[in-house]
Amino acid sequence: MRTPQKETHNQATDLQESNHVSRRKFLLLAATVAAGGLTSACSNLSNEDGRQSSIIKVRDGLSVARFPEKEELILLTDRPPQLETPLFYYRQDLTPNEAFFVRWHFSGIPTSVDLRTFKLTVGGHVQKPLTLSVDDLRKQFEPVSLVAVNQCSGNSRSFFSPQVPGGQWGHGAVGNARWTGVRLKDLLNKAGVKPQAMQVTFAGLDEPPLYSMHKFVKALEIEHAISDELLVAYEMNGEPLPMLNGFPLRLVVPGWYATYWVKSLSKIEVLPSKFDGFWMEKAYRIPRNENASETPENLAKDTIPINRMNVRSILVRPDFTDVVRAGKQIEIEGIAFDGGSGISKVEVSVDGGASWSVAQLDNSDNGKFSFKRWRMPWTPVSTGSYKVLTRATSGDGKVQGPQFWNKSGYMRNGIEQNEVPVV
Ligand SMILES: Nc1nc2c(c(=O)[nH]1)N[C@H]1C(S)=C(S)[C@@H](COP(=O)(O)O)O[C@H]1N2
Ligand SMILES: [Mo]
Repeated sequence: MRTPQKETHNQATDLQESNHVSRRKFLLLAATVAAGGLTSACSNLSNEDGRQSSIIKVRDGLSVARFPEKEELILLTDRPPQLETPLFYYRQDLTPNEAFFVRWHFSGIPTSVDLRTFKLTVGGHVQKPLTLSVDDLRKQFEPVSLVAVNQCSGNSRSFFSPQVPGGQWGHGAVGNARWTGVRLKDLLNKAGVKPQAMQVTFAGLDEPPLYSMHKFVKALEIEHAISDELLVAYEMNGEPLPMLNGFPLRLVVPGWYATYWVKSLSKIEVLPSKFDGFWMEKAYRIPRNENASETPENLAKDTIPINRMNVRSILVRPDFTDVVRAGKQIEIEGIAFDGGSGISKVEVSVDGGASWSVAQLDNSDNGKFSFKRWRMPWTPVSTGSYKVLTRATSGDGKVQGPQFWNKSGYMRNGIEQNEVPVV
């Protein structure tokens, strides 16, 4: 079972009051954006004394918090904000911006971005470095939209056994959104990538709180960076990105884990060599051979940067709030996704894996990088505890599970045993 992390707050009343102020500011901001377009919008996440505020309470044994522009989300930590999406939001194809999970590494996140002064630079090993405002991006480049899943490498980490350190996420560090922006390729072409370019790095406005910590910078191979589907997005589900999800720009790397989806993106740099920064060389690495599962006593020595997502499904319903009755039909439902080959099949077992039935995949087609929702009618014959299992197969024939253990708790895609009580 997952053990919720609890943050203690001795300033609860204080926080509630200051949140009130910042909520109001946000509503004002939303009005400004709607009325005046984006050119002069200024987004602000903090209250007068610079604190990121939240109302914190406990519900169903988990702490929930409400941050600016967000619904009540499950709270892992508040500085930096790490907020998890409750599973019931996955009963929709697109995860609402207000409910989309949040994860930052440092408390020094941007709390205010003024679009009159904000610039994205594209430089390094290029012919003609670029300095672009969000307005320039909107006007000078072809807009492109795409639906894609953004999933934290550590989603579902809390279910690993033996347990591993790191954010103790349930299954809600994932979301599916329609991203709109410009092709990264178009930016790089305009800047003119010089021959022998090898990698491209991406950095945002967030800063580490100590000089001894490494700025969050990620790198991709040049071939990947100039592929068609990568975007520098300025919209999420048809609206400017929420501050906490990377306003005003974020990198979208369809099919790849969210660690590459750099938020509040302000600097793109082309390198003629391999980037050797901390967040590529030390963090976010996985065993090169995931089949030779590592153990706590025998950690993998040969590692590579985490990359494409593996195939998985998540049971969304019934959840612990649903009452399931013997003899009464319900729909078991959930989501499935992979790293971009699409979902070809989802199977469900209600008897602990002894037998499997094929679930119905939804017709809606949001492309291969999207959630695929699925459902299966079920009438439990008698009362008792049922073990409900779900197993997805991807377009390229990969099947969910078995779980491989790794010391960072990444890429969880084992077949989960969900206990469903029937009364
Ligand atoms: N600038 C910046 N971008 C970032 C991060 C960060 O700490 N700083 N965290 C990454 C990680 S690990 C995740 S899981 C996703 C989370 O995206 P979200 O907060 O929009 O859900 O952002 C990614 N992009
Ligand atoms: Mo992440």
